[in-house]
Amino acid sequence: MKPETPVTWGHVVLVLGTAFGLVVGWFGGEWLMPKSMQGMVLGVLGGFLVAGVSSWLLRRSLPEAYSVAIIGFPTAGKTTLITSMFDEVWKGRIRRLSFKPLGESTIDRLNSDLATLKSGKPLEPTTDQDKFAYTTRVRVPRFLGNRWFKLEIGDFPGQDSRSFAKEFGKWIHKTPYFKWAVTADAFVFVVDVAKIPRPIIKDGEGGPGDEVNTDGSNYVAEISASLRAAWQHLTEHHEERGRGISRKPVVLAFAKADLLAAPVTNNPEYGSADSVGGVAPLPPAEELDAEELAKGQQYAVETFDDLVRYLDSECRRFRVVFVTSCGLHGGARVGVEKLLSWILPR
Ligand SMILES: Nc1nc2c(ncn2[C@@H]2O[C@H](COP(=O)(O)OP(=O)(O)O)[C@@H](O)[C@H]2O)c(=O)[nH]1
Ligand SMILES: [Mg+2]
Repeated sequence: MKPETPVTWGHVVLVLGTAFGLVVGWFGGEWLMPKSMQGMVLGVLGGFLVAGVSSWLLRRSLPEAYSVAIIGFPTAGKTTLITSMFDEVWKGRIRRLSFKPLGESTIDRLNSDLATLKSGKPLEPTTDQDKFAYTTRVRVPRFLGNRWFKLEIGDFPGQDSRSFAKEFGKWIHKTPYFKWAVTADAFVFVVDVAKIPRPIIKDGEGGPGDEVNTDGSNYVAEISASLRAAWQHLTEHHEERGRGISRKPVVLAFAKADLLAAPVTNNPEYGSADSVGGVAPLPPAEELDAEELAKGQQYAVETFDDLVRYLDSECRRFRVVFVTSCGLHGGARVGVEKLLSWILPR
């Protein structure tokens, strides 16, 4: 696919303006403005010309194809998150972006998954053996015009099971998905906040002594070790090929962040710890309590302190993002725009 650098009104104005400036500068043009002003005008127009040419060069240097690997345990919320990204863009909540899906499989899956989510049912677990990549054309805004490129978002496949979770770190680099992911331009590691141990709040009382999910601390240790191992395998593959990975954008995405803003009960109805091995309906979309969310986020980052520090020290472009497919802030899903702005080329 040839890079598209469409001629916009901005370019036309730039060329005409610069031509005008040159004519004024060349022929004196005292009949247009006093000589003292001509230098200033030429300077400004020269500045515009430099800005325009560099913007054009930058736009040309954007990759024409770009891929993002989503990596995480089964039921972490990956497929729902990817579907929500499209939904946010299509609902016009991320105005600067445009997504145009490519290919029958992407179009069919997205539309059927969106209909499922709208009906309040959970998505079927992703059963593709190798990988499923959502392919779409993306428009990103640039100075003086937009730029389109082809984006692939790889959805990590796999059926849910505890043994899978335990073997994840050892196993991931042997999968066909990993072979694809290793060439990706950006990486999103997804952590399920439903499985983080949190203090129980009963009848309005809460105590840090008690914890909700008995295997929650195992989950923190398991996923931290597994994601660290996955990152190390990715790094190793890059180094073997003499390529750098440290400059690629990496996100540690805490999915289902809506649960952090809600009090924890022993038997949460939605997205519970028991969802290892099962699926629960997505809670209805509603505005989140910002204060509760901030507290929950701090708790989650502290709980995953080791992993956060490790990835932060390894990757030059690392961010922690809290995302949810149903929790809203100002009418938009929390974290989705932030996630996209970090992983897509700017
Ligand atoms: N509370 C809550 N539950 C979610 C969210 N996203 C997904 N879930 C639930 O988590 C389960 C697994 O989601 P899915 O996207 O299929 O996970 P995947 O296996 O990582 O692709 C489903 O039961 C969803 O209803 C979310 O943002 N909030
Ligand atoms: Mg899935």
